[in-house]
Amino acid sequence: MEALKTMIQDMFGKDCSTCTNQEVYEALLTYTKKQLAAKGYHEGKKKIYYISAEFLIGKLLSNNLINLGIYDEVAEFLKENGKSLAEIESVEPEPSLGNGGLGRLAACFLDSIATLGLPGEGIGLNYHLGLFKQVFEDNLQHEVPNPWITPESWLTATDVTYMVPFRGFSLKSTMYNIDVAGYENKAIHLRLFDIDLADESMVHDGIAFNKKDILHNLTLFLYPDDSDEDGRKLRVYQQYFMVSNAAQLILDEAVSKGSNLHDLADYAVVQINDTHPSMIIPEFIRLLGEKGIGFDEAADIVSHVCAYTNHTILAEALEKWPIHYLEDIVPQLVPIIRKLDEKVKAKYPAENLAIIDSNNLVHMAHMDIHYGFSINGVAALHTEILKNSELHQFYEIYPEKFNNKTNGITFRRWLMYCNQPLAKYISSLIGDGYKKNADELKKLLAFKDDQKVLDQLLAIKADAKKICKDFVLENTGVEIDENSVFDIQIKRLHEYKRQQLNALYIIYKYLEIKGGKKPERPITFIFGAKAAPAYYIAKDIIHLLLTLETLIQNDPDVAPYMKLVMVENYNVSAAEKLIPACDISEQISLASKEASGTGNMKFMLNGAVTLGTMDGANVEISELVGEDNIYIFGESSDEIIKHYEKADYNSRAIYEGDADIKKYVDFIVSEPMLKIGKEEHLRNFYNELLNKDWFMTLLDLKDYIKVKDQVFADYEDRNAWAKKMLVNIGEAGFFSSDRTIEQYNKDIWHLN
Ligand code: GL2
Repeated sequence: MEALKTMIQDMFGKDCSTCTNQEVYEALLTYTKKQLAAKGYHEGKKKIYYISAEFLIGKLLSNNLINLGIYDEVAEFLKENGKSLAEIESVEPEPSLGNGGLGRLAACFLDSIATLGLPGEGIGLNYHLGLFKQVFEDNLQHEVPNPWITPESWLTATDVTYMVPFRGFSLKSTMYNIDVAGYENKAIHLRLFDIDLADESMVHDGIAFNKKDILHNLTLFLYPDDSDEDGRKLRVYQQYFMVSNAAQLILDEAVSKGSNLHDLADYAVVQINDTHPSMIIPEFIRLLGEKGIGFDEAADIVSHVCAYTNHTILAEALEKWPIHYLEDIVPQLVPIIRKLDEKVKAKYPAENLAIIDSNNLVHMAHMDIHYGFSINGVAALHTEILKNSELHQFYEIYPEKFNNKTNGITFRRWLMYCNQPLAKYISSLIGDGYKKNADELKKLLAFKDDQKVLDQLLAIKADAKKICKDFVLENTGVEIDENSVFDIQIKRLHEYKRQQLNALYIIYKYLEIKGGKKPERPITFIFGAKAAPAYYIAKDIIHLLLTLETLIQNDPDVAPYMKLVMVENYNVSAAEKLIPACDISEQISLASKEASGTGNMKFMLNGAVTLGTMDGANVEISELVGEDNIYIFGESSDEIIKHYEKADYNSRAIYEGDADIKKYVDFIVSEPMLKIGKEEHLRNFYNELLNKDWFMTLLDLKDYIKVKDQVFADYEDRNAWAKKMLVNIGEAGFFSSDRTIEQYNKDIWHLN
């Protein structure tokens, strides 16, 4: 730590003990950046370029220290100087460059690419204000900017710049780097492109700004409000800016390594993360054309370079841009896309295979599938649904392109960092091997009947709940009971994820307690979720939850037995505090709708037991742990898909046919609720449930209540519960993102 000491002295002219936390943070940041650069970067002839609109990297200091292998040393040094690493960390601003699982997955993948020693990089945008920051006022979500770029930050400016042409003007870019350390290995780069004239001062009244002022707004926000045409066009500007920079960088790098561009596929493989980066296909063809490569050959080259990952079957996320948007913004791509489409139509005239459909919408995913060499889903069930229904028409013509890559999470952040006591205890039982070879976690299963181990797991969980209690108090002002059961649902707010189903259970429990039936042990229901700013139903659900929170809190008959807390501005740091403390992991999406989920994996790894539907990766979790160690409820994905095909779901009929369900649903607009909440929002949601309920909440409600009550009953057999925890941890190895990335490399990327 001599070097760090000297650095602090040089930077601030004093020693660590007399520095402020801000000063120590800045010194550590500089020190860590230097250490990373000194380790060097993975290089190789062929590189994977992971292009993504989101990289939800979270805070970086501790993670970097862990991956550099100096976390304990630094923590000790700080302690000797009267400082705590946890406090220093709280100074670090959190980049919110992602929305949810898709963005966090990209961040976990970079960690694993670096850890496995693969030459690769991430490419995205340098959003100044990130996704919005959520604040609650009057039990409603409000959005404010979420700045994270400070003079001292993890970003390093480079002298790499490109010109990106739009209709009527061009924008100059600058590339910034963030180093991503491999665990006990070299680093890779995350490249974030920015415009030079971004003007944060144009943002007013929350997150409003002039959406037409592209020269100054392009990199302000991730996912600007797309409820109007200007907002949607801004997204197209962002996407093209991202991929044009990426394509120029990739071609430059290939040429500098000796490529003649005809052999580009020997130098580069591009993973298109969802459809946001899909325009890289025509952009590559355009740039190759400028270098003298004819259209057909260029299309062929690109088809050997690009692979596409599908992350959802929800239509809203499978982007379709009106061709006139592209004509207005990137006219240079339109003739290329038309030609690509003509080639497809010549061979496959069916409308459902077209890139440009008869309404002149450009289907980005269709372009990816026709002109990419691989398409993968993100969990076994999801990939089957893609093959058999959602993208069946493509599977029929390109069966060889389809493959599954079940998601994963990095154990460095989601165990070794966020749950150090558990990680250390696991090491004491089975050694450190699991940190690099996650399969070794299975060795834990040998301790299934070891009373000491089971007791210790319960003790570690109890400690994590105490720490979590402090976090919740600080975040929400609410004091929760560390001896209660922690039932946690943290994820984006979306109707398909069915936070509203959980809310209806809470209403059921509230009424039960009011009626005199107390639970065996108090329950704490914890939520964390942001709703997209223009997604009104999601915001109504947040209002419902916050209203219930107040209602329960103020009711002396009920408050001693249950609590609902909704964490404000749920983000990676909050997840790191909540996940280690969780008893019951809520993964209750409507079967067939959650492509994978990754929170489910993080909870399992930290010894929570899943309560979920047979959806996404829950299916694989249940196969691994066995039915005694997971709680499954609800209709199967096959049944749900049939309901959609037949359009025979009728929530009102369920409501009218079941007095209990009617009682819970009616409670949403009952007098005590209306006294606290806003009638407009509660009634909106009530009507939505009765008249649409597009994600079939009421269908699964009775079964959910039954199974969830069973979970709470089983929780009381502490020893049996501890066994379930142990099996979940022991079987979590499959969900390491190291395994996922090995499979991407073996099946798709083929890097040495
Ligand atoms: C998502 C899926 O909803 C989620 O189930 C999946 O785990 C992740 C990562 O593959 O991708 N798709 C999506 O658009 N977001 C997701 O989180 N935002």
